[in-house]
Amino acid sequence: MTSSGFLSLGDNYQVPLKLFEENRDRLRSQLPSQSAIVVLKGGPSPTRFDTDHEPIFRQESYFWWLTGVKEPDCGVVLTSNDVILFVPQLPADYATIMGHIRTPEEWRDQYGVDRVLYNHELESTLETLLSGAMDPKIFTLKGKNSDSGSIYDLAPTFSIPSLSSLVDDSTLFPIIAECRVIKSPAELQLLEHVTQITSFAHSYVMRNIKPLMWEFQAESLFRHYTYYNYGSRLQSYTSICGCGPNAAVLHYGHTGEPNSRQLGEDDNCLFDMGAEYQCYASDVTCSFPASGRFSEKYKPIYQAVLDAQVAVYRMLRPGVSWVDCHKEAEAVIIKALANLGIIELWDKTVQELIEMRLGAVFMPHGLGHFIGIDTHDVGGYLPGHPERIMKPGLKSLRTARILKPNMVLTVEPGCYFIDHLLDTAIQDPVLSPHIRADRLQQYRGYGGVRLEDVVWIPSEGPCVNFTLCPRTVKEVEHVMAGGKWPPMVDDAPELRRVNLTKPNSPLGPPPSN
Ligand SMILES: [Mn+2]
Repeated sequence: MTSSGFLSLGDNYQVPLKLFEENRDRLRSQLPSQSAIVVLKGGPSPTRFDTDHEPIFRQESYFWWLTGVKEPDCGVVLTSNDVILFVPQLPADYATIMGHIRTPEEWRDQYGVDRVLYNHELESTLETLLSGAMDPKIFTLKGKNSDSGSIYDLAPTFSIPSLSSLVDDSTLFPIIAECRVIKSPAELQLLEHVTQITSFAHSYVMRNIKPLMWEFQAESLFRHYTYYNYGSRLQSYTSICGCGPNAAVLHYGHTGEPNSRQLGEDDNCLFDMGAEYQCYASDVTCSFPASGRFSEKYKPIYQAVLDAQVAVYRMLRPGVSWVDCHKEAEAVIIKALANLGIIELWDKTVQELIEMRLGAVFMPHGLGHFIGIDTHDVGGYLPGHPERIMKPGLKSLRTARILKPNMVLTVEPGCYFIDHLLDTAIQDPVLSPHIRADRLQQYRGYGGVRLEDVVWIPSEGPCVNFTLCPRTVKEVEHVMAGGKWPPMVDDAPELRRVNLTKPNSPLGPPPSN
């Protein structure tokens, strides 16, 4: 088989292998030593517990960023001018079960690398490459993921002492993580695509959902739409399809609560779902009434969250602090809750209430996060950048960084009525005077609202919103009544959906099924 120069499934979006070549060049340009060699292992093939069942393998993200190689049990060596892929040498009977065993030449052509060798040839190859080098070093990856707290643990170990003595496992991690924070033009295009298909799937779900359906059926519609139409075999994360009180459970939809409620007539929905395509993620949340008509009680909460998004979009540009964006979203929500009589300012300003962390009672999560190959993409708290702020709400921020050109982040303000947070705040001598427990009562058990978009920070000008979902009350009611989407006219340019009326997906207009 020869390479087409692209990765795709069916006749869907073609991801150029050049994307990975550019990533390798970007990494090389940041390495401190020209003679250093980078060695990375890909993910191992998984099986379910003690059985031989093989769940679908999804490549480890750093390895994917560098290679675009989708198979398990591989490795890569990157020198200043070569990339060598290491693959497993498979027994002949593997072909019976798994099909054709590729030759090294076929691997090379498929992935556009310089050479392909077998895994057992790694050490001898490194010895050859490093002999006579001026400043021989082997960079391997080791570091802590700031979202999970888990340590990356795929680094290769070497049996030959002359190799293990050359290993430097501290230099590479912050460099490659920072490379992943800043997206290349090819990555931006792919992230825009995967967010567009995610948006169209959300509007498809909105058009087809109705009371008495089940939450998991919304998940099923979304997965069908993105897989059937756009080749998205995997999702970026487990779908959160919460209705009624479940909309206040931030990561609802897990195995214990598998999107299992039947939609009530008066329920509001909070659907947080994102497609993955060629290991690049999207992450979008829509909130709307199951009935398709906004109630007078729901509308102001929804509008507050939408206004918070718009306020953040006005701020977003290079040089702005993400923490300040988070606080701006809180300010909008606090003001709206004050208008509803749920929050009392008394002698305090909104700014003072923010510093008292009142906003975290209603929005206990961070404003958003980097997104790329991982939904919660890496690089949020690298050395040399602002540290995590250990205060309610702010401690949940997945980054506190100053924005740079070509970052891609989610903007996901929310407003929730979570009993245990409300009860704690009402007991808190500092916060309780500012919360009207009596007026809050009507919203208990009411769930919550979150709106989440994927947004690009260009070097010049305002941010660009890749998400093309119905967002205004009018748009949502229009689509839920069966109306056309995307629209001919953009009624809300403040949402910065610059490609709304001309989705630049190479795949044409979104299908209706
Ligand atoms: Mn998110």
